[in-house]
Amino acid sequence: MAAPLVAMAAGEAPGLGLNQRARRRGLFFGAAVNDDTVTKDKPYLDKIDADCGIVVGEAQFKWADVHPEPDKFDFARAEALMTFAKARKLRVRGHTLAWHEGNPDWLEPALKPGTAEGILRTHIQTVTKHFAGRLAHWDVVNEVVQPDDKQVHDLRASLWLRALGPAYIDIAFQEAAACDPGALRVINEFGTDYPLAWQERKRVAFLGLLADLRARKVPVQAVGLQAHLDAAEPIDQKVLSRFVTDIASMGYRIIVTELDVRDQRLPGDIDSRDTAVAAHAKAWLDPVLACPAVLGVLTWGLSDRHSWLNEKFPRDDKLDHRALPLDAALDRKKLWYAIAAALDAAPMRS
Ligand code: 9MR
Repeated sequence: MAAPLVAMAAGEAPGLGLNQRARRRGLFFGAAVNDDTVTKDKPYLDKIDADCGIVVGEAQFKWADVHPEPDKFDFARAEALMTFAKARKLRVRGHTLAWHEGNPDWLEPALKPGTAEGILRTHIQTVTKHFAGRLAHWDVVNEVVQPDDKQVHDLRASLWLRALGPAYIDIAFQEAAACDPGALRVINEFGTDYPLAWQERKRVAFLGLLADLRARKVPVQAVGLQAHLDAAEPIDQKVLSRFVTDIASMGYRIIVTELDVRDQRLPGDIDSRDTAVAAHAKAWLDPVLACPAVLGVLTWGLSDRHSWLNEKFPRDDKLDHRALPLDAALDRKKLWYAIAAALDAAPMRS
């Protein structure tokens, strides 16, 4: 058995949760919660309460959920999350207002010249006004950069780029700023974690986009780094350090928005998988949390009971991923202790 990653300090309450640890450094910790969990899994919700200061809807704020038909909005699932969060005094992040996935079938065919801009504006106005004053952050746009798509400014070849060109990003941030000025406006991105050639291209393109948005005063306030990590991929901490420093130097805040660690390239043995997953997350978090612009960390789910990875990246041996801080029985894993250690090691925020 490997040594625990966090030594318990003398007199420290053993029950201190991850958000309580984060708060000691001026940070926050939270997790994504899906609709099934909110309605059906009370023990899981108690663990969310114990470890989190903030939650994000895994699907509840996406277009497919809140805007199922052209003239119909449905906030029932998002409101169920809001009700839970209010009862437990948790803050909530909204995710997301423009993305190439999570959309209702009607949307893409409806985006025609002359209609697309109005559809985007009406959606963002309606949704952000509905929740105005109640959300801590909005992931205004999600996953907009993809140099390998070979589009203008290295943007992703999405339905929004096809319909409106790069201006959709400006429109989304301007509407969010006008309708819910108090929610921190985030541009959320994945695939910027490793020294892989395609990720280096993506980091360069993303930094270029962030500089351009700043120069044109588009009201973006923070960058979301999803951090869907892969335990078998080598990490270069210098690359990560430089990346977050470059983002911070433009005046943006940073949030780690969707941390998890997939392990389908590791052998099945649970103890060694848990050790590798924990060490990997710590190696990624240490240089990132050293950057004072980072506000906090959320994982994409809290327990291995609920992870998108099992469907998307199934292991050959059919075992579940060990991607999240708690195991399926809701007990703390080495990853929990690694996140706690990374939070403890972060410099104090002023
Ligand atoms: O985990 C989410 C999964 O349950 C949904 O089916 C999917 C489509 O809505 O979105 C997943 O969450 C994604 C997030 O919204 C954006 N970053 C990548 C996440 C994993 O695909």
